Amino acid sequence: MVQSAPSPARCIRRPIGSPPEPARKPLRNDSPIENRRGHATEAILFGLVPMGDPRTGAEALHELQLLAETADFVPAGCMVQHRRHADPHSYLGSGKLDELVEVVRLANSGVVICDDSLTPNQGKAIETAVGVPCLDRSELILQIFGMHARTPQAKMQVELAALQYEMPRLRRRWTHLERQRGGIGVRGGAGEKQIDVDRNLLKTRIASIKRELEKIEQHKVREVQARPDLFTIALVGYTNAGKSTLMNKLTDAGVLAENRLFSTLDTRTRPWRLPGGRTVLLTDTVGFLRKLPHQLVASFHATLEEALHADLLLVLVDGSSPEAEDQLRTVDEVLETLGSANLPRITVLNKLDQVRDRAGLTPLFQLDAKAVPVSVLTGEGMPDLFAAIQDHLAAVEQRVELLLPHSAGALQGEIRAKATVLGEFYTEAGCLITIQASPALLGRLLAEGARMAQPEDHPPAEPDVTS
Ligand SMILES: Nc1nc2c(ncn2[C@@H]2O[C@H](COP(=O)(O)OP(=O)(O)OP(=O)(O)O)[C@@H](O)[C@H]2O)c(=O)[nH]1
Ligand SMILES: [Mg+2]
Repeated sequence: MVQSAPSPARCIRRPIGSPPEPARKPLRNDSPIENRRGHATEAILFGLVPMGDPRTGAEALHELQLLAETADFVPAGCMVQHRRHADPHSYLGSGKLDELVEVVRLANSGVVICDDSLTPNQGKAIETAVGVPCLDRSELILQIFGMHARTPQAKMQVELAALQYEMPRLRRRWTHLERQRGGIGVRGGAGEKQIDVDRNLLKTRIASIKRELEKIEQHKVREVQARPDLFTIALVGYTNAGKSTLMNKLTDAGVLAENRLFSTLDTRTRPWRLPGGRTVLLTDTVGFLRKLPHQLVASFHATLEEALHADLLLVLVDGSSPEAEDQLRTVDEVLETLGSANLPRITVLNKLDQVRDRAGLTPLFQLDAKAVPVSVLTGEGMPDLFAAIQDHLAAVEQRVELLLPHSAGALQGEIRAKATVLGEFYTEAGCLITIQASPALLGRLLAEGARMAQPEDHPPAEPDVTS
């Protein structure tokens, strides 16, 4: 008898009886899960939580639920086991695995989804027990990336990550096929030969995609290096934090911003005119996630190239999420992996309009005392964000007075667009202009005819008539 087979209605926030949300997109034919009933496949979610963790299963697996829904599954129930480490053979302990078998049978679900990455052996043990396909967290994320990839580069990056993930799991796939066909085992059978053929095919394809991506990456590096000397700001952060919404609000990028995970897979850069008239470049990037498959982080390196070279990171987090602290830590870990942990940053606590008790933000301020709370949606806090960016510019850029001789007057337009103008004064020799600018821009202005102002460039002071 199944002890505590969790009622799906209790476990998952959307009750099982309620009509599923309209599928955002039908399951693709190449989806690893067969869509047998002609509608989105019902899934049982399962995972481990540490001993003594007070969260309910639904709370602990909430993010997995969002991922499953984003991939067009209908979460029909969930199950967690309190234990410190996964069972090396079957992930869940044997008693809990029996429970999962019973839950799957009762719910008649078509797939089980695990909150962690499974080893090939664990995946195989679970599938054998439950009799339906088992997806792990990495496969689910790869599937979502596959659904959302639009550009050739993003498609190649997802394919590369998926192939690399697939490589050690070939044997599992083939044992399944042999069993279905009534084969006599893998060793020495047709499957064994086919595994070798497949492995070689995968290796060839992986090598060819890597070469293509390498070319794109080199091209991107050149493109970034050739950028005009504009200050660059990259929006990074947890998926669904509001990066693209902010990008759209500040520029006319028109990027897709939706309430689902991994809406953005392609980096996009647009000029943004700061209040005051100065232009910087703003880059929107792919979102991060807890336990992101490392193959994906590696293959999205080219996409993140622009963020890696930014002058400033705006690290967005959904301040209204109960997981905000964990999400901020995850972002730090991914930035560390990418080698961008030391870039200057401003932490932005978004979705302030959804924060009922602002005292709840205290732990986030403990992680970064200078974090700026905003609501991109309502505009609250945005002036503080602009001020924080201006303060940062003032701290890192040089403040100088230049003399622009009449012959270099054409530089004025560029200075107004790319630097902050603090004052100007016209003399017979030209324009004395006090600016705050990046060292790169200053270097170029000096090379193109501007020069540092000298005391003698200033007109003699008017005699003091009051004395
Ligand atoms: N309530 C509220 N919702 C917001 C705010 N900012 C963004 N959102 C919503 O949050 C959802 C996700 O926004 P996106 O801009 O797509 O988030 P993202 O960080 O680009 O997400 P990925 O591209 O998936 O990494 C959308 O439904 C937005 O409308 C805000 O200030 N308040
Ligand atoms: Mg986005």
